[in-house]
Amino acid sequence: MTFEPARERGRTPGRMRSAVLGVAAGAVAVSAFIALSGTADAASTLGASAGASGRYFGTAVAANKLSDATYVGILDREFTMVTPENEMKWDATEPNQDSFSYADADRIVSHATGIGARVRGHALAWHSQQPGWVQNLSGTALRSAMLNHVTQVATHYRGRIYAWDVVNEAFADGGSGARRDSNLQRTGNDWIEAAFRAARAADPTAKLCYNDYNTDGQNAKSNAVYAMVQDFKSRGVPIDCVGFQSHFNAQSPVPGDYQANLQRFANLGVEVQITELDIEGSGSTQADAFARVVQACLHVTACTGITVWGIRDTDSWRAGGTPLLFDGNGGKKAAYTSVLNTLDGGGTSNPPSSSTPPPPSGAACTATFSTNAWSGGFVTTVKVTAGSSALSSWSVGVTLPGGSAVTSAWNAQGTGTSGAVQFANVSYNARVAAGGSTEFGFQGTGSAPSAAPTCTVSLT
Ligand code: 9MR
Repeated sequence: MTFEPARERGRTPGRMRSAVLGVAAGAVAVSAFIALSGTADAASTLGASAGASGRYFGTAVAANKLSDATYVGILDREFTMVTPENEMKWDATEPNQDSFSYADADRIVSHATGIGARVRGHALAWHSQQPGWVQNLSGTALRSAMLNHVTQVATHYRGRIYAWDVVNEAFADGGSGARRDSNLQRTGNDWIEAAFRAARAADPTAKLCYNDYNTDGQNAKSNAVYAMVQDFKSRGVPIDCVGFQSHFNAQSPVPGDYQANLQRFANLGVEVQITELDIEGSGSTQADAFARVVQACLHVTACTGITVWGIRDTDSWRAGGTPLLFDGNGGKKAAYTSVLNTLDGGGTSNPPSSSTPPPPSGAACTATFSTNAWSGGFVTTVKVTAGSSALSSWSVGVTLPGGSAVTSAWNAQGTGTSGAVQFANVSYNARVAAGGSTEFGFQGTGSAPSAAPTCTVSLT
């Protein structure tokens, strides 16, 4: 079996959506495949190891640490997803009404793009870290300000965000299963769906997530979130993913039903993502807990990735609990090795959200797809999965319904815009490891394709 260099393999999913490519008729001759040979190399970083099953491994990043060489060295080497820790929050991005400030967040996005990592946007609407002017609003003025904020920020980053935490922490702790009381909640119970609709309209290519803590096992709070997601799915409110923050310590350990809880959400047809993982402790106890979390994600096909909430223990919002994978000097802790070994142990490939069956064994390549459609338009994401041999290039054929047209594509080069459209790999995602996968997507007007795409390949 031929493997790609680990760094490249890890970076492949990290490139997703970072390049938005115009679809020009005849731009690429899809038959001009060039076989590339790979180098045998075991996965050796978090991003590369997670990438082997199509997942990402991310971290929260603080803009003011981008001048710290040790921090940046680890970031660039290990991670394929980046979440700005504070820089995209409402107080940071709109400190005064209608006056937007993106400098710090832009630096992080630009750094992420530079290393081929994707970005999780965090967070558009939240009761906390609101600027003073928002805290003083209520009623329709607050509702309008919130929707304007969601629209403006999601528009600023349109096409550059893998997933947005559209709404963060909107449910109460404890056994009530109620919404958290907040100024946003007091604008009306529909504030969450209004935020999601505004985010979809502003950036149709970003996955839209609900994100919360203490929802990591089945309990009254996660049941309430589950009911909301089920309701949104049944009414067509745009939601694509649920984030499980996963802040653990001795008082709040990894729940025994962590995997089962992820799976029940996945069964609703959303991606699940571990969004802010940290586990207080040290040594093998901490290492084992991290392994349980990683294993749970690997066992849930729809669990598309894991983000830890910081790089070194000293970078953590709760540094005293030493909850991260690197020590204060940037050294790899036992928890790091445990995570890496667990990732290397494999798991199911993702994402599952496909409307076509999994690849028959022995097929050189299969393409599955999922679609977000709205009146007059759609975004389709296609997952290309290699069979038992590595691919050196691939091409996917999609048939669009009459009257529909592709308007843009990312992570692929399109030929044609209507009828039978062909999408070929671009340079950075040509190679797919045996059993591995890569994703591309396209946006269009009219109705979405409904028939399964066909995939053809050149083998390494
Ligand atoms: O890590 C963040 C810390 O630097 C901030 O001071 C804090 C302010 O609320 O937010 C921390 O991040 C939180 C995240 O945005 C939402 N979930 C809980 C995180 C830890 O508090």
